[in-house]
Amino acid sequence: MISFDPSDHPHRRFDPLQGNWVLVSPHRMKRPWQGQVESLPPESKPEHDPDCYLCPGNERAGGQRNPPYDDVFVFTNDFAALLPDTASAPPPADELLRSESVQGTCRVLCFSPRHDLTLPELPVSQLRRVVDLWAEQTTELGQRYTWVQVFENKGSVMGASNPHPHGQIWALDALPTLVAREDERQRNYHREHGRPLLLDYLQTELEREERVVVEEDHWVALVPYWATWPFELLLLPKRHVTRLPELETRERASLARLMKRTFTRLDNLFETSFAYSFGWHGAPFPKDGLDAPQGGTGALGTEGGGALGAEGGDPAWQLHAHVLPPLLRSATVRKFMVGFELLAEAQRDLTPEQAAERLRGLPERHYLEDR
Ligand code: H2U
Ligand code: ZN
Repeated sequence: MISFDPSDHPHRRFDPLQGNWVLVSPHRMKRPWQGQVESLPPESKPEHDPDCYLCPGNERAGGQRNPPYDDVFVFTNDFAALLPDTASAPPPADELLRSESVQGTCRVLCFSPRHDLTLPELPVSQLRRVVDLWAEQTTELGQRYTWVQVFENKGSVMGASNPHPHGQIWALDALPTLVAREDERQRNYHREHGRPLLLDYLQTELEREERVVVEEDHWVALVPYWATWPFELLLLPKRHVTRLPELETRERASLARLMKRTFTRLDNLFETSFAYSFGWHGAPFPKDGLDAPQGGTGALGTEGGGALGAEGGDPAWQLHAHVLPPLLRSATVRKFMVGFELLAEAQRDLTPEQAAERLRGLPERHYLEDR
């Protein structure tokens, strides 16, 4: 019997955060590949595009006009998927036809007045402004909503509608499916071990080093052991932090540097602006607002009660960001989650260790700086 080699033999890995398994098939990396490996010529974009609905001073599709902003800029999404005042749904008439009403709001966040720059091309000082904006927005929307989802869809393959550097926030009074799963799993782990799952995980990864891509004084970017997308990343603060607003000044500066270095490496991988969905997960806010007594019986209560501070979230939670990029082999060849993935479970060929090694081998000078 030959001994097990995770860089060669098919195996399954478990994601303790969301409770999924992923099939890893590294031996398939040896199969012939006849697809082209190519980078795309960089799009030439103006600093200000008169037809862009996000550029300063321009009119949006909804008819409103953006102010002549010179920093970050936020507005309520003109086509919001969630609305603050919706009628409550009647109780379900059939147990198989369940629904519930939901209230919420959606905002669009412009990261810079410059139309032509993406996150890794912005100066660290501007990334720092973006971090502050995310934190402020989370504080404000967390007063009213249980879940504040901060995210960015980048690139047309991920459905981004516009190259202007921007992200979104969807805030709602329910815990969305994936978040509810992470919430439950982190609580269960904390109950059993007395420590946050993701801090224990980070400790293990810092000791092993093989999946770490970028390390800063207060932050780490790594390819998670259970990654499903080829170059998926997890961004983790080294300290126990439950939500974005808790980040201290030096941690915010460290995160800005980490984002610059990490996203530059992703762009350099295939010499293309790397498409992804990127978003933050932190402790949900109490259902009745931050002033409500904590430790209740609802999904957001803590065991034993009283463990939630007015500022801090659940001690089981660790703030983190998921970076979910679809590209696999080049600027134009992406991974599709189809077939076995849609019907059975996620699958990957390249191991997370191999992905991390590729990313670690890249320079931190953005490829466009030399064009
Ligand atoms: P995406 O590129 O990630 O799709 O985000 C752009 C958002 O901007 C999208 O949700 C909104 C769209 O509804 N939008 C406006 O609110 N006003 C506009 O004038 C155009 C786009
Ligand atoms: Zn623009």
